[in-house]
Amino acid sequence: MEKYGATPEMKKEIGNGKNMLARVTAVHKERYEMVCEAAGDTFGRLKTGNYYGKQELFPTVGDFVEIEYNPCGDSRILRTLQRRSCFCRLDPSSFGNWEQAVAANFDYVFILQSLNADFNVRRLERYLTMGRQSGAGLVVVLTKADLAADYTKEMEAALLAADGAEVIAVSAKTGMGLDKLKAAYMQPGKTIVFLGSSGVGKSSLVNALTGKEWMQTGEIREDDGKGRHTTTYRQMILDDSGAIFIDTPGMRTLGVWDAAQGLEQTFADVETLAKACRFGNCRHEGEPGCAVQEAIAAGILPKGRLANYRKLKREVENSEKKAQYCRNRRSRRQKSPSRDSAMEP
Ligand SMILES: Nc1nc2c(ncn2[C@@H]2O[C@H](COP(=O)(O)OP(=O)(O)OP(=O)(O)O)[C@@H](O)[C@H]2O)c(=O)[nH]1
Ligand SMILES: [Mg+2]
Ligand SMILES: [Zn+2]
Repeated sequence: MEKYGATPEMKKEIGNGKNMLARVTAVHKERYEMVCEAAGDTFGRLKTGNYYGKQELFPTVGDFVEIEYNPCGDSRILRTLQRRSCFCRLDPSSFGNWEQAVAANFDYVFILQSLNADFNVRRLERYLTMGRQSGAGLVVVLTKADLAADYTKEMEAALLAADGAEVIAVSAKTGMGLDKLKAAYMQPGKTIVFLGSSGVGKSSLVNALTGKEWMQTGEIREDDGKGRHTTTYRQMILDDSGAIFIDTPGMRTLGVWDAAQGLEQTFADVETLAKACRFGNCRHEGEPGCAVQEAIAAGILPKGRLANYRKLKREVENSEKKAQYCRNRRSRRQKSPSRDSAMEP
């Protein structure tokens, strides 16, 4: 299990000698695919009495769990160990009321944006907000560099949005940038989660970095450069280098959930400017002495960035009360886990 990133502390947590430590590698509706200490790959189901009506968090890909191993059939999942990082979004099937943990216990988040027609810095800011909230290291990966004759503008926009996080341009096709990624992030026992819209090249990058055809890849649509949702469920892979990858399907919607800290970090420039406005309650909508509007006029702060900050802030505020309510409710009663449909909505 060390190979899969388990620590001695986790092993100590498995009190009962009969039980085993396992890590979730894929989720199929109510059935979980896992790797475990003694037996390698195994399937499992939740012990309902421990999860429904209890505080236990429903496992997601990357979670470490305590299981009662069953050599003849599905093992029983008893408990989810505490997460050290988690990428959460608004669960699209919950009408704005619940979160979905996309992946957990990763060391790095690779946020992928393609340098083709689908490049969108506002979407990148959204991912960055949630990535920063996750508690892991952040890397912005600009993919398909071979398709862009000149990507100076995109690189500049990404660097501004990333605010200190590394931005690397790569090509899975020519191999450009791959050595840099390998040297910096592919270390034994370290988990990397790949996130980004459908078609940006997540699975292609996993294949290129591992040198194996682990994942199926699919052509993008010609008219708008968007993907066709080739990857349909989240999956964990152990590479020969010892690094662990989690490939994910492109998500259609990415609602921000409870990410006040991530927002603050991602838009630190806007928040700092706002402190210099003449009025403490400045709405940055034309009030005199507004430092935010001055920065826009001076070309320092892009107008779209302020608009996106406002939009994301509203989403964070809308989810805050619900998040608190969910935390309270969780201690009384758990909702059923959101189903992993074949296609992520
Ligand atoms: N030219 C070029 N094409 C690439 C590169 N990386 C990926 N592609 C192509 O982009 C398309 C989509 O790649 P995928 O790896 O399937 O994309 P994905 O992000 O995994 O998409 P989903 O699984 O749908 O979320 C495929 O046709 C790839 O061949 C690249 O570096 N250069
Ligand atoms: Mg894919
Ligand atoms: Zn202002």
